[in-house]
Parts: sequence; C-alpha cells; structure tokens
Amino acid sequence: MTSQETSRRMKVLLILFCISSILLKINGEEDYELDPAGYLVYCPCMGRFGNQADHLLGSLSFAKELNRTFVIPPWVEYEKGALKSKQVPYDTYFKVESIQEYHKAITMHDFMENIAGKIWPEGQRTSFCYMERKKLKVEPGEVVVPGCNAKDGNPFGPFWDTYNIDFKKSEFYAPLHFDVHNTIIGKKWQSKYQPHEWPVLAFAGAPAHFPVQLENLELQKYVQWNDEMANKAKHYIKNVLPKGAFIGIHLRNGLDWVKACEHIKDSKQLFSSPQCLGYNNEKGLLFRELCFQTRELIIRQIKRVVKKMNSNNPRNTIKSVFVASDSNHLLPDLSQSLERMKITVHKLEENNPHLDLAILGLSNHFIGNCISSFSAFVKRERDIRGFPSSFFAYPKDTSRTKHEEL
Ligand SMILES: Nc1nc2c(ncn2[C@@H]2O[C@H](COP(=O)(O)OP(=O)(O)O)[C@@H](O)[C@H]2O)c(=O)[nH]1
Ligand SMILES: [Mg+2]
Repeated sequence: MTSQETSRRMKVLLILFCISSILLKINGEEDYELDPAGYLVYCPCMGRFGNQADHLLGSLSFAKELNRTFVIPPWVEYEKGALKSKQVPYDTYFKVESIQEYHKAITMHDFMENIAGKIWPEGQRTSFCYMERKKLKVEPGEVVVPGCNAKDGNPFGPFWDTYNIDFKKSEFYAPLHFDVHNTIIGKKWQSKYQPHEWPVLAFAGAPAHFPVQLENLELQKYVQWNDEMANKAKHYIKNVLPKGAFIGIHLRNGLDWVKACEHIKDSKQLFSSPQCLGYNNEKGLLFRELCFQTRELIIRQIKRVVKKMNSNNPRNTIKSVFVASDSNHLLPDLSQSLERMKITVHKLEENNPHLDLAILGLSNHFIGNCISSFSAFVKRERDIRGFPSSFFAYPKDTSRTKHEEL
C-alpha cells in the first residue's frame, strides 16, 4: 500500500468514526448508561414548594444511602381552579448538574425517555408505600385488594400520568423507614430490595421526613438556581430596588395559614418550626405570634433590624424592604411606617413564588416565618452562603408579654 493510499484509508476511517459518533449522539445512547445499583423514583405528592423542597433533600440523601440513581422529580404545582396538578420540570428553576455534584441523578423526563424502557417494562411496575392506602372509590360489590393505589386522587394520578406510568402491583415496605442517619436501616433496604430484582423503587410519596432532618440541611447547597432564575433575581435587585442594602421579608398570612396556625396550641412543633426552636425544642416552645403576626409586631421588628444593621454598617445603610407574601404584602402600612427612615417598600408586580425566593435569598438580611417551609428554603440557602436571617416574633419578647400580662 502506498503512503497516499494509507492516508486516504485513514481519512475514510476518520469520517466513518465521526458519523457513528454523531449517530450515537442523536440517539442519545452513549449518555445513558444503566446503573446496575438501580434507581429511586418518587412522587412529591405532599404540599407545595416548601414541603417538596424539604422532601427533595431527604429523598436525595436516601438515594445516596441506598446507592441508587436519584430520579429528580418535577415540581408539582397547583393552579387556581385546576382539577389536576401541573408537573413542572426540575430544571425550570434549578440546575441538575448541582445535584449531580452530590450523587448520581437523572431527571424524571430523561429517566422515562432513556432508561425506563430497558429496565422497568410497562405492565410490571410496582409502587411502594409504607402500608395500604385505601382506594378512594369502591364500586358496589367490588372485592378490594389492599394496595398503594398510587394513582388515586390529585396530584397522585396526574403526576404518574404525566409520564404514562401505571402500576400493576403494590409493595408495602413497613416496617422499614427512612431514618438512614440514626439507624442501620439503609442496609436493611439494600438487602430486602436488591437492584437485580428491584431495579426501580417507585414511591407513592417522598421517602423522606417533613420537615427536613437536621442531618440533611446542608444538602441545600446542591439545590442551585439555574442561570435564568439567578439572573432575574439580580436584575430585579439592580434595576427595580433602589441602590443600597435591602431587607427581605416573608409574610405568610393567607387563609390556609390562619387555619394552620390554629394547630399551635396542640403541639410542640409545627411544620418548619425546628428551624428556630431547635429539633428538640432546645431553643424554645411554640407560641401564636411565631406563626401569625400583627402588623405592629412586623413593623416594630423591621425597624429594629434596620437600626441594628445601620449601626453595624453606617456606610451601607438599608434603603429598601422587599416583601414576599402569599396573600397580604402590607405595602401601604409598611411604606408609611418606614417613610421617615427614607426606606421604600417593594413587591413583585406578578405572583412569582420562585422569583420571590431567589430575591429573598440575596437580601442583606432576611426575616422569615419560622413555621413556614417556604421561609425555611430561604433560611437554608442563606445559611449555606453565610448570610444573616431572623424570624418574626423570635426570640419571644418576654418583657413585652410580661408587661401585657400585668
Ligand atoms: N408568590 C409567593 N407565594 C407564596 C409566598 N409564600 C407562600 N406562597 C405560596 O404558598 C405556598 C405555601 O406552601 P409551602 O411552599 O409548602 O410553604 P408553607 O405552607 O409556608 O410551609 C408556596 O409554595 C407558594 O405557592 C410568597 O412569599 N410569595
Ligand atoms: Mg405548605
């Protein structure tokens, strides 16, 4: 073979190699190797964003303990008046790559498109639940077989339907649980549900605690806003808020919250309250104002924070307050009360919970609602960044209470 021929052959081989690489890329096959250790899938079927975020951290930690690939669920959102939940891909707001820095992970969409067909055939899918979940509707004369009924109700049905998933069987995993930090339960899961027999564990609800366990708080650092969200927040701070430092506040005060706060009297903790009271109430007990505050209390506390921050940073004084709320932003009251301090008060024009969260995360100081898991998301994110936060009505103002009791 002449050297000219050899070089021509090399060129042909190179071109063939390039074409096959491109074809592989188009099919997407090379990017999706199967994980022999199996997968963990779940429906974030409880609560709205804050609850789902707490569950995300716990489920991620659980997947890591079981060494299974974490299938990142979409966010389940509820639109006013809609009968069915809407499933919003995780990466609409957050970076998938950041989760992958902690543990192997794939989005639910990619899992269904590229993996499920190979290891989780239709007609053989099992849903996992702790114990029987009763069927919502039983026809007269129907023989009821105990099961997870994983698709019964909203958001259960719409969630799995989004990915055309039906379940043939149910698996009750009791007495196993998810406290992998304090027990050897992880090993028990691994030996009971081995990946060759159970390549996919699909949970009817999140395999995690609410509120998030103390040990999983730090996983918040793997939940990073995507560039679009981060840029929107920065853009708002730079272009809408006045130049200078600002306080971010979260006012949770809708009707559902008023009802939720009634549970205060029966419990030691409520929802995310461990974030201020400590997981063992080592930093206090529940009281009403922690859940729901008067506008006087809110204004008094903002003024106190302003004074403290201004005296600590005389060269970067507070110029504005950014208010996020599910219901009443108290804009007129707050604006009037802070006018004399030359502080303006702002809120987003449209309802945008995620942008609210991203902006609160960047404020110079954040005052949240200790009971709310929506506030808890902001608090965790700020803790990771080393930014300061506090809570309305915390610590309890005992001097004032005593005075009022007199
Ligand atoms: N836009 C906006 N929505 C909020 C705010 N606070 C609560 N919400 C809405 O109310 C829901 C509250 O549910 P969740 O996130 O579970 O938090 P929690 O109920 O306060 O523990 C949020 O997901 C939002 O949809 C807020 O400050 N701004
Ligand atoms: Mg909630």
